[in-house]
Amino acid sequence: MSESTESARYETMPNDLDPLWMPFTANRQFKNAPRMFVSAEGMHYTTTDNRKVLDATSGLWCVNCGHARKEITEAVSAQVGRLEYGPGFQMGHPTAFEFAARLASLAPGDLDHVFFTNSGSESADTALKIALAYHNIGGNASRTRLIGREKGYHGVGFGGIAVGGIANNRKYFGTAFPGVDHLPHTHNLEHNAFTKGQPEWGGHLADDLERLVALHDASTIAAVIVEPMSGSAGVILPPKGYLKRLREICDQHGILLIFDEVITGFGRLGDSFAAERFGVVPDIMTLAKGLTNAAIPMGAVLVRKHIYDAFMNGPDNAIELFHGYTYSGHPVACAAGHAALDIYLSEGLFERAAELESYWINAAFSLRDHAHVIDIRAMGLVGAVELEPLPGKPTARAFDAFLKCYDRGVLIRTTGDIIALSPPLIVEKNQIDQIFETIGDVLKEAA
Ligand code: PXG
Repeated sequence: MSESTESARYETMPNDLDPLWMPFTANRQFKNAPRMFVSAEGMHYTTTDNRKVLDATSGLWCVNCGHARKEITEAVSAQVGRLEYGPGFQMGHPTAFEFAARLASLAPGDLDHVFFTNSGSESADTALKIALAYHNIGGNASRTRLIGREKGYHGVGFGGIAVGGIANNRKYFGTAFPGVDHLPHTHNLEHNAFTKGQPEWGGHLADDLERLVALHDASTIAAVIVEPMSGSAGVILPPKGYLKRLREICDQHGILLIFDEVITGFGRLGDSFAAERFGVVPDIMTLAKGLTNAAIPMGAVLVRKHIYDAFMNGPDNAIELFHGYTYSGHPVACAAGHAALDIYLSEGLFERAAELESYWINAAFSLRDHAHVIDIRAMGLVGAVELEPLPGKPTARAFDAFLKCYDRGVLIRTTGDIIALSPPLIVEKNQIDQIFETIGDVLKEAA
């Protein structure tokens, strides 16, 4: 293939869009009016029609240090040239051990053992399996129940959708996994609309776990899994005291607490992890997305020392956990992870998110008086603008805003009638202004 044909393959609109079944996309609508990126750098994408689009969503909440970072590109290509793959079962390679050690030292408390996966969904399923196996090997095999939360998102594996709490993600797929229950969500506009940061109201909703313990008995419950901040459901921040209370109830009843930090990990809330921002250490933490700045797919599950140690029993030649993926700890993903972590730390990007927080929140709240805005929520470098749905047409108003913002050069994300924003942590103040001015202009025109 000539060089020009090779580059044309990547830069022009393909002739046939039909064969690709796109994920979480209205395929027919998209294919009638496609939106495509061909390259990206820093805060911007470039489209097939050669327009620059400001990325207000870090891709899908994952490109936390900005696009096409040279250091990551170089680390990845060097690793592909050195050891592009090595088996992770009964064999190892140094970079995975080194990356695990760095993550363990970054994580709070004694979350100091790392199991690698390839995505957030795999991380969620892995965490749930570790929780079940932990109780089993500890002589508590009756602890099989898993507790999630309404509006929760833990990916699309069967475990993740079972504990997840978004109806569309569950309703087509049968009962998925028996013995699951859910805490109530904490989204409440009557009490919490237009709160800057964590809401005052709602901490007591954690007490619902006591109700589930009374109903099922603690001896049947393995773990509770929550996102410290619900991302996919539209940036629902934890009410003050809520996570601490969950931690207390779990401790009291021997239930493991899992934080799904796939979105909140790596600086989104102005700290390395939400666990640190909120001062609550879970027993198990799931990661993905920003772990490698999304340059190479990768996920991870961090567990506390007592969990790992519980497995390290029996004869030395026994495999302690019958679980793993062909690509667990993939060397190229680890190389991307090392390089992303180098950038986060050397550029102080988590601190940068904390420093920009008040500017970000105030910019978001500039939309407060716009028509149809019924709530604004923001913290760290994440935020949401919730719109009143068009009568009889849920999601239409926000999706229209998404299309109009895209036409004006800003990529936002919508879920239901909520606009969710999570820019790369390198965002500049004038770009924050551009994001909210564009949304404001679009809302002024909205039906
Ligand atoms: N847990 C959480 C908390 C997530 O947000 C996953 C698990 C699953 O990760 P993978 O890598 O399997 O997709 C996620 C993913 C959105 C959006 O805009 C959110 C996610 C993915 C794509 C879009 O709401 N979250």
